[in-house]
Amino acid sequence: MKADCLLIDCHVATLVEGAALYGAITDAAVVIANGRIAWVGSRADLPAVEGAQVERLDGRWITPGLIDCHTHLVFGGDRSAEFEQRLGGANYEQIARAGGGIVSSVKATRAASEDDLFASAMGRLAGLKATGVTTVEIKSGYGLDRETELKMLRVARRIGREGGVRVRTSYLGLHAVPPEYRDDRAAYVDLAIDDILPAAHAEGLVDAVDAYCEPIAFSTEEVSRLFDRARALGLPVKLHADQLSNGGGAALAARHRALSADHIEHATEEGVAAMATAGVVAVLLPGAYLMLRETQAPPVDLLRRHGVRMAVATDCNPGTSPVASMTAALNLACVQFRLTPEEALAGATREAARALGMLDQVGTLEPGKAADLAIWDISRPAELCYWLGKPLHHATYVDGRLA
Ligand code: DI6
Ligand code: FE
Repeated sequence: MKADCLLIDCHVATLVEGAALYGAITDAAVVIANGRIAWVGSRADLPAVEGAQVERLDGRWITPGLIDCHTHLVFGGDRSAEFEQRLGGANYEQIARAGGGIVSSVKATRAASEDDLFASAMGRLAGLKATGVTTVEIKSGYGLDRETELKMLRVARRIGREGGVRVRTSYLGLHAVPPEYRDDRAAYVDLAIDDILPAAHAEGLVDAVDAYCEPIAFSTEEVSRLFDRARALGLPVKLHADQLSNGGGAALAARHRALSADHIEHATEEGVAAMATAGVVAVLLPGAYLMLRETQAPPVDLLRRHGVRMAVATDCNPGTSPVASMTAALNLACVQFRLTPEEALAGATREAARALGMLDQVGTLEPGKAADLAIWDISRPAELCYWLGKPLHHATYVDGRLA
């Protein structure tokens, strides 16, 4: 076969389901042609390859490029002062109700220029890329007015063009009630649904629609209206659900056939069963669980029993998860939520791709998919979940090109 690149002297974790653990193939070879995986398998079975540049990887491991399927990568300022307050005894909900929290990031994001937002997000993206990430989902939600929501989404698109990663955007207008609508939340919900969303969509800035469904944020009725509008525009939905309390978010996500329900620490068995029936992916966010010192872990046993797919993401955000490392998220998912390293790694590849509706393009190493690969200095795949802070990443390919 004609090819551009042949990777040898390597082991591969394809993460293809139903194969060996991790879809592992030792002494493997990967053939890349036209930005796609043309062939992957045991070196002994490698067909004749013509015209390819040969890369010897000295026994390293190759996995699919990691996919961070839930981030708030674009925002102004930071919330380290709030972190200090929380360590001094204040809790997240109190700070939010007192007008801090998300609203303080909204002020900083409104004040920032597009260039500033791009530069600060690129700094955080560097952390993700240094841990093998090739696809990032990025939400709006720190603008909460038309101009700033669109500004955030334009910055996310620019990261997709210039940042060396694939980007999927989510519109998160229902994240918090902005200060100028404090006494008229209904008017803000109308604005977010009937004005900002259609405007962002018309500019081609929205790949999916998300919302923060919590007593401190938006109700299931408000979110339902948003989701109906998203459906009318042909956009998929996803939800921050049942993180701090059980508010029926998992069931709501299922009713709307969401791509994913994220967090779900407090989801009930009923909610989990509804997710299973509707094929909703559970996105687990162990960074937020750690930072908020939560004690109720997501119902992982129930998710397994009902056959709900589990993805793992950083939730990189200034308030509850200042985490810019995908391998840290893997470690935390295993240690805090008791995922097996294989579940965690599948959650950062195959299941994260499913949660973004991209499983036909990325997420596993299979012929026909984009050649998005991460190459690692490890001797077993479980090391990706085991180390905390040790640099393991050797190189990344996106669309078959060395990043
Ligand atoms: N994701 C969110 O959007 C909220 N929590 C979470 O895990 C709030 C993030 C923030 O405080 O800025
Ligand atoms: Fe989030």
